[in-house]
Amino acid sequence: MTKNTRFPEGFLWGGATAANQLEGGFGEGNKGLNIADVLPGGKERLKVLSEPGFDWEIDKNKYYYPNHLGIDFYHRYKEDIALFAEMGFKTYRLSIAWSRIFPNGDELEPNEEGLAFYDRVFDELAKYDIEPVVTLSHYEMPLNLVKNYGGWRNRELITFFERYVETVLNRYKDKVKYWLTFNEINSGFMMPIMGLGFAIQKEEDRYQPTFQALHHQFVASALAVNAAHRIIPGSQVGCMIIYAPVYSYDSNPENVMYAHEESRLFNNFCTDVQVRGKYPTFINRYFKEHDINIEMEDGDLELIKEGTVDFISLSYYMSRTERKEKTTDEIGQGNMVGGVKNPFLKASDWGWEIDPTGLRITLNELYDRYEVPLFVVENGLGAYDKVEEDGSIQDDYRIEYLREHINAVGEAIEDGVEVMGYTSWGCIDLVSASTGEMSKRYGFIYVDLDDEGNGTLERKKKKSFCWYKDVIATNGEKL
Ligand code: BGP
Repeated sequence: MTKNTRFPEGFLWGGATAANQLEGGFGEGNKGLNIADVLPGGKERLKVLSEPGFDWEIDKNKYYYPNHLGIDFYHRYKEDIALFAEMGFKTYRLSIAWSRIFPNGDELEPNEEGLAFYDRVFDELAKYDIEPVVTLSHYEMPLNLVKNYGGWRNRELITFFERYVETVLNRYKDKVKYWLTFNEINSGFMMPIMGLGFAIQKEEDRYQPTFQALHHQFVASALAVNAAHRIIPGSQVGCMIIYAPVYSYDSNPENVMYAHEESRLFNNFCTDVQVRGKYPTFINRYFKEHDINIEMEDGDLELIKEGTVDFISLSYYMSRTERKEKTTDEIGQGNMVGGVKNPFLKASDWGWEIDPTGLRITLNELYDRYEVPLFVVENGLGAYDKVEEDGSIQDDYRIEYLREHINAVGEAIEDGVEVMGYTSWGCIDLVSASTGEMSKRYGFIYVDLDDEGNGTLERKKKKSFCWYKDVIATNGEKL
């Protein structure tokens, strides 16, 4: 057992999911088509996410079962929430599918069937005293806004998003207190398709449209924060970032400076705007060097200043190791977030480097810079699981990963960092965002479904289920 950690009373233990990766219910309840509905699975998904030129058409010859079926939470939410309750969850992070509420995104009136679905989900959570944490936009927006408006590059999206946000805030004002604006807002740098709703057509298009789209999201996020505080007094709104601390490969000052610059851009740029309420000065040089000129309207900067978030939520999966000059061999050898291989770290089956100390570093870096509460809303190990003959799933590797990462959160708390909670990613197996497949599993709960869509959808408790239950029951003392 690792050293006791001192998690505060009321610490929000739980799990996290996203609508597009677990609900299914494709085409049900008047849901509109969204981004995730047209992304292919498997190797093709990675290609679409990383290479320019995606055209957003549903190709009828391709197999889109993963996102269309999800794990059928749309019909099985009661059973799933009962299992979360059995583990003792204090909180459950989920997202609302924008395309269930405004199927095309630009309607004036919301879709009642979509609203009613989330009422049922929140009521079910309330039965067990599980506090919902709701992401407003998690890699899913109505496809119409992508195809006919060009995604977040278009300023009109601010109005559509505001309407959607005000609708759900008013509807769920007695049921939801914690809200997150855009999932992993800084992932737009790596994959604008999911977060920003547009596909780069040529590599050189990456700069101006990305930062213009982010500006629109900053304004939309500030409007959402203000609306939440007005409509739901006492509510708390967080930004959501993917954080990967950047290490210099060695002590060469050139590499140290490079790692620092990369970290500032990737980890801090969006957070600086959303938490401090202003564009950081370091970005001016970057904008100049990449010929980026953001179009703003009068009042945007004031709004950004007023609508700062109450806390920072983050996902943490890996660190990143950087060297300014990389050999051709090294390029692409690092993590999903880039960089070069770190000789001190092992990696998951998908090459994501496992670094629990990196989480302690992350929490310290964020708290030192912003001094607002932090909420770890995603962390976990994607792994292949095997069902044994007796039906059990012995996922000791997952337990070990989570134990070390939760311990790192405890260490950070002892360092003086204010952490509100921890929700492990994919608490129930779901469709992977980067591969569109089921076989990359994160859950405490196994779902009988394979990459081709075969399976009974039956839920089974893995070994980690009982382990996590104990962690929560002892408020993190028994790891
Ligand atoms: C984050 C996303 C999630 C989730 C997770 C794991 O970036 O917010 O949606 O899927 O990563 O990634 P993957 O499913 O690709 O393993």
